Amino acid sequence: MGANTDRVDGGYTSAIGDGSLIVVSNRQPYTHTYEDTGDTTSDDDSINDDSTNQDNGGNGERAINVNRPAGGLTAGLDPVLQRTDGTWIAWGDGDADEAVANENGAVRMPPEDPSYTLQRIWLTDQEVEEYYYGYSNRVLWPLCHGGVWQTDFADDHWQRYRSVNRKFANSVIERTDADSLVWFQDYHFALAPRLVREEVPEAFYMHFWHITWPGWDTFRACPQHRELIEGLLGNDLLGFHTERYCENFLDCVEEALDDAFVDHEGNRVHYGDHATALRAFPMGVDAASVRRASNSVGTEFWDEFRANYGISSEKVALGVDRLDYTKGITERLAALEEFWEAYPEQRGELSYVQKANESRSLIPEYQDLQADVTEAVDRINDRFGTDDWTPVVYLTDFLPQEELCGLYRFSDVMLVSAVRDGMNLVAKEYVAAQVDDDGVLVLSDQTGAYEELGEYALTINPYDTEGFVETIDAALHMEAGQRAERMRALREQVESHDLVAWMNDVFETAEDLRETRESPDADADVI
Ligand code: GDG
Repeated sequence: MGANTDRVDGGYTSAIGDGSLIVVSNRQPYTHTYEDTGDTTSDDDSINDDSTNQDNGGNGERAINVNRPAGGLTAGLDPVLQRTDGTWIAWGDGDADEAVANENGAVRMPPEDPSYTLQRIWLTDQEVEEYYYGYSNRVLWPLCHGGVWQTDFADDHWQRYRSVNRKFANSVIERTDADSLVWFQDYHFALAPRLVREEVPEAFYMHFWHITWPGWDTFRACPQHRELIEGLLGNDLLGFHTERYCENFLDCVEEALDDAFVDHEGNRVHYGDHATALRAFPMGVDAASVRRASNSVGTEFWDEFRANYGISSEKVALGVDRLDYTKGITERLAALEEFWEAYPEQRGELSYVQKANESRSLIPEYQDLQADVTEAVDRINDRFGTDDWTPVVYLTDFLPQEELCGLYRFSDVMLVSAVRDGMNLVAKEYVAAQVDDDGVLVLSDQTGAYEELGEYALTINPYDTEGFVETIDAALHMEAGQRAERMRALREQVESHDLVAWMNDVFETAEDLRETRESPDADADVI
């Protein structure tokens, strides 16, 4: 299900030029696991579900599986790395990762046609606990989503975040030269760009921050706000999903660093002897492969699914989320409970399917959320369920792409109610899967996706339960013509701004900036 990256033309090859592309992310594109343990350290944010067996020499050793990128950015970038013989640096979290890597932690991927280097970084349990669960997911994640009271600013977390960023930075430095294009992903690596630039100032550094960036009033609560911003200003290009996050970042720079020059109009920061360009790149989905997968599942899939889960109602609403407190799952269940209360005639007529992926379960706030969600589902089902009808069907299995797209395709209404979300790709995937143009997207105005899809989706504020209830009712009663008209408009937006268009935009911007840097006389206002 890799993206059709043949369309990633010109832009990336010229942005990379004669140098090499180095991608740095917390999660790796390929994970090796022993077959008998099946360990994929699955309590995570990565979506690698496609396992194949790797020949292990046939010496009676334990068989090893390779989990491959199944979708999203990882699957999109993998062929780009292959075509440019690049390097992907990531945490080696599979239990068999070390067995297949060389003594430096490197392994050539993909297994059937080794064409780029996956450089694995080994982390101890303590590093995982403090850098990943601690600072990344108990400080930066809640802070960036506006939940200051959910943060745990323990100094151990911070010290470990620094040392792991240093570890990754050292690995990047080993492989980077003046011609390299280095692309950092996400909030796990705010400090690394500056560390690497200090050693190899001539290379080109870019970073995509996948989550929201909050306003200064929130960000200033972080004791390390200055170091984080300085770290990110090591980049030449810093990307966010929306203009709002760029503006928030600029405001934070202005407040945190007296000696930085912030050019709001030019979307640029000058700090020390270096400039960082900011740019909104709203990420898209691999619409063509979602459409293909959706087309490949027929009504027999849906009949079987309904039979398996005892779904007897005429209409089905759907939610697909990692079990994360930012996704507004409890708010959604509250609205549904209120809906069946307010509209008793809808009992038996509408079922809700909640597809939930367990996530970050070692963190107490996530354990609380899991308990709250289960409790709400049980309560609703006890309260309204009958012998013939279960109001909420709760699914925790990870589904293959085809089945997920089948769910998208045949569900009448999609409920996306995140209380804060950088983008929300699920909303876009639902739209891309609507090959019959007959579904309705209900979308939270607190998501990045709202900026692009808000005009034709039915929009809600997830905290306004009453408004949410009315919107569910409106979605169920929208007539076919209007559904088709809205969905066509949404689909056009999602298809024309897909993942490949997004990658092209990022690489072309990098290329423009690189050219400008190399020939200072050229027009400076490239973005
Ligand atoms: C972060 C930001 C931003 C889920 N269940 C299954 C499955 N999934 C896939 C979906 C979708 C992905 O997981 C979830 O993406 P989201 O964007 O909704 O959310 P986060 O994980 O929080 O991602 C977010 C994103 O980064 C990208 O920048 O949009 O704001 O928080 O692609 O399809 N895929 C399969 N089976 C499942 O059961 N195959």
